[in-house]
Amino acid sequence: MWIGIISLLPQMFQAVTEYGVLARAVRQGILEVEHFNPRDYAEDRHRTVDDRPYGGGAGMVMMADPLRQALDAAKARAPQAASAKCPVVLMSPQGAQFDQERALQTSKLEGMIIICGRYEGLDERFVTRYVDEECSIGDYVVSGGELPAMIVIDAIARHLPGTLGNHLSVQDESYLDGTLDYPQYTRPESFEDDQVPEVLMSGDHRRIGQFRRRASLLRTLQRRPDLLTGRVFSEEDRLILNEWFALNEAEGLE
Ligand code: 58G
Repeated sequence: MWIGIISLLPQMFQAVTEYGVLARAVRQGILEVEHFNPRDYAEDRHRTVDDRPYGGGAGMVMMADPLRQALDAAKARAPQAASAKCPVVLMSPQGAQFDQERALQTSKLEGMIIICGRYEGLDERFVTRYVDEECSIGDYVVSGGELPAMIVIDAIARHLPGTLGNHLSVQDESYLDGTLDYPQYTRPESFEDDQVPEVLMSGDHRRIGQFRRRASLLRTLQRRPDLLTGRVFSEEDRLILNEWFALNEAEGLE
């Protein structure tokens, strides 16, 4: 997958392209990240990319023209898929919230262009003309779109075939099914008098599977009940939840 980045601070992306599993994906050609700096397209001798907001107020606004020229350069480098053009995505707290489902869907695209704003934002005329969608990683503001873009790139790249060992992509399905991960343990068997649950040492893969499913479901119920509302449960899940509700003298699930 090809990802074009429009950013005034492209060096920040070394954090994702030069470390860990994503660095390996880049080396293997599974992921390609290419930078387009609006500063390189500024026309004046000071290479100005921002200016004061019309109407007054604090801070500066990124000018439309350097952004448009950087975007044109990115579009010229994007993969020319016959099927679909690369979406132009702006990282913004005003966007639709990014999630695991979106990460999986986006990983199937040939490419995308991500715009990272700085200062107080972008000239709205550039946004309305050239941005296909605004994307947020959560309800908080950070100083630039770069860190949010790196979160999005990492979450997407994990789904590209070859980025992770296949075993991990299977485990990911359990998050996509809308429940939280079960707890993990490794050596030693006893840590500060705390033993690894006996069932995990039993070698009984059916019981281990049940233990993990139960832990996932009950964790989700306790920590993120919002993930369970309005969903249809399997027979096995219903048994686990009904038993838990019976033990807690609450009403059972339908
Ligand atoms: C309009 C207004 C466009 C994303 C402001 C761009 C970006 C949080 C997130 C901006 C961000 C998030 C200015 C600094 C947005 C820029 C950027 N903060 N929650 N900060 O995904």
